[in-house]
Amino acid sequence: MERYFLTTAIYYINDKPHLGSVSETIAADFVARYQRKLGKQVLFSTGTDEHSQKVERTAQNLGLPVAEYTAQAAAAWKSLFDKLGISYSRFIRTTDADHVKVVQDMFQKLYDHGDIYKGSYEGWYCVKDEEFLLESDLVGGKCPHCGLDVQHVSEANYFFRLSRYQDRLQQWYEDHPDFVSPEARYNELINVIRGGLKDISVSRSTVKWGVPVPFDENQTVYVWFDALINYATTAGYGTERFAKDWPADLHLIGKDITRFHGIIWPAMLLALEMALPRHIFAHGFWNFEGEKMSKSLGNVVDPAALITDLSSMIGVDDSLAVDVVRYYLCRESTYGLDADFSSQRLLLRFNTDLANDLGNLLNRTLNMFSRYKDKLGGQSLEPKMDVGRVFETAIAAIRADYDALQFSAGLEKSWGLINLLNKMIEDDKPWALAKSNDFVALSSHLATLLTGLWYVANLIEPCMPTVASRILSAINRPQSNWIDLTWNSPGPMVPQVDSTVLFPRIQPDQLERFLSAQTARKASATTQLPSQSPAPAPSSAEELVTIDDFAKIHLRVATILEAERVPETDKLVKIRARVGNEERTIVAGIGKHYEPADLVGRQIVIVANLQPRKLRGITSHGMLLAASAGEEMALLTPMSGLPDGADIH
Ligand code: ME8
Repeated sequence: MERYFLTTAIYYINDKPHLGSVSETIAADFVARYQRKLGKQVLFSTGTDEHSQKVERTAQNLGLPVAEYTAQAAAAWKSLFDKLGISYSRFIRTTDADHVKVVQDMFQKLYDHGDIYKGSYEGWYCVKDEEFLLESDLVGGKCPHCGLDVQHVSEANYFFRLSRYQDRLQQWYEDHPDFVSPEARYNELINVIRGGLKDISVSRSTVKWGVPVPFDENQTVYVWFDALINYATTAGYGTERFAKDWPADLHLIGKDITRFHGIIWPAMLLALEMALPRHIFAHGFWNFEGEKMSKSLGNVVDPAALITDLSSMIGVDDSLAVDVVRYYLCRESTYGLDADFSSQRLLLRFNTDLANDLGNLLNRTLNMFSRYKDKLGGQSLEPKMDVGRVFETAIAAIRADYDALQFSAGLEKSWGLINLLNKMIEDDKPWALAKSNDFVALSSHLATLLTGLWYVANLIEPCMPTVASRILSAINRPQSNWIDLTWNSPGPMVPQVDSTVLFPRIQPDQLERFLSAQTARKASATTQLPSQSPAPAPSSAEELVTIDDFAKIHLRVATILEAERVPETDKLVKIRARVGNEERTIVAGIGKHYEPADLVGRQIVIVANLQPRKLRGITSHGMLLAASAGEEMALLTPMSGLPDGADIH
């Protein structure tokens, strides 16, 4: 079986996880699951970076022995990753005994080969970023990366002969234009190499909480040197397995640590005569509603709190809330570039992509199946081949996106398939097929939906593992890798209709509670004024009405509580809707386009002050608004949930 080895950066143990940092592990989990779907055996590592003076100090401040503090903090990171559904093969801690041994072996080997030598360092050090800095690196006397104060350091320590590998590294970059991506990062790094590399300090005499230098008891290994080696430990350096798993196929890291991974690490590997990683991908940063996420601004998004807010206020369980967050992070960013977290956008994605498009497709399919299954008798379930061809072509394109780590583009294409199925329901009108006793067409329609959903669930599994497995259990079909997906008869189907309703639609009061909880969590609220845009000119020479004319019409938001067909009509649906404090009945001519059951819970826009009128003996109090073009019709609905009764201006 083909193997695939990928890694995330390992997290500073004394930082609290935030949405930005865990987004890296979620993206890596996406890749790991995707590679498994291609039939590969995946080795996937993540973990914690535990040595350094700042860790020792944090433990002291907490009054804990440092080993106890790191054990607790590592357990918290690990349990968060478990909650997020991260399918790591190893959660590595740099305090693990096998890792300490690998670090010491490598340090010794480099020393024996003359790649490490004793010298003395005089200069600056940033404790936050654990980085040695030149005077010329400083910006206003502070660290150029985090902006914090730097320490002046003067100590005897060991140096790694980075300068010795400059030419070979440059050659490597020139021969491997895909070594680092995005391209901008590759260019940045090759320019640094061309500019010349200096030897770097790789041990500390003043830090006690570190891996001891094997041949000098007064020194510990520099934390970055120790941390980078975690990738070799995970692959089983020094054991038989190593030959199979080395080198890494992918190091996934953030844009702030490219020099360590793209220059120092490959030079260490060249010195150790070990193969270089196949690919390094440096992603961008998540900001918070336009600002950099930072503790001092009080705007870091706590992933655990976000999941709690989503599950308790929107009414989904924790593992579904996790998938909502995973989907949002992967869909809402162009991977490699910076992205901006927004609670509003998260809810919009929830309502449109998850509740409306995907949730609705599953519910409609299962409802139809339970309604019509008795009528299908002995009909064989043959999915439509033309739809199957569209799916097969899309999978090839989605693979190309995921191979390039373009998660959003691949998900967008998967949603193209979901909406193809939704549109097929509108076009085929299965309720009309049932009415006209066309059971051959009806069974093919249902088989296409079930097979399509089987594909969809397996396609979105890398992003949303819980959603995928719930869909699969609802339609009673197995997990499958992508190679074994075949567009053929789903066989006798026994969907488990009870386990439906993946994502209940967000009700207005839930929406408000979620948004206000998010706002309350943001310590430094910034107020942004909506931008003023000029009034658009009328698009044609239609008869103009004055604002006073328009003000006579009261448009309001209503929520549909019940919907049923008016007996003996194709077109009319009787709706019970809540408009503010009152409930009213509205009869609407939408029966050819919507299944009444699908309307319940939806928000619509109604003309509230229309004179009542009788249709088929039922008095209709108001009219709902829909747009139509030819045969197509779509109900108008607010883009995000609102209290019903809300006025429309
Ligand atoms: O740098 N958005 O650890 P770390 C996206 N221990 N990614 C972010 C982010 C944000 N807002 N903030 C942080 C270290 N990250 C070292 C790594 S590896 C041998 C040693 C990413 O906890 C960051 O870019 O500061 C990095 O890839 C990862 O989180 C860990 O950062």
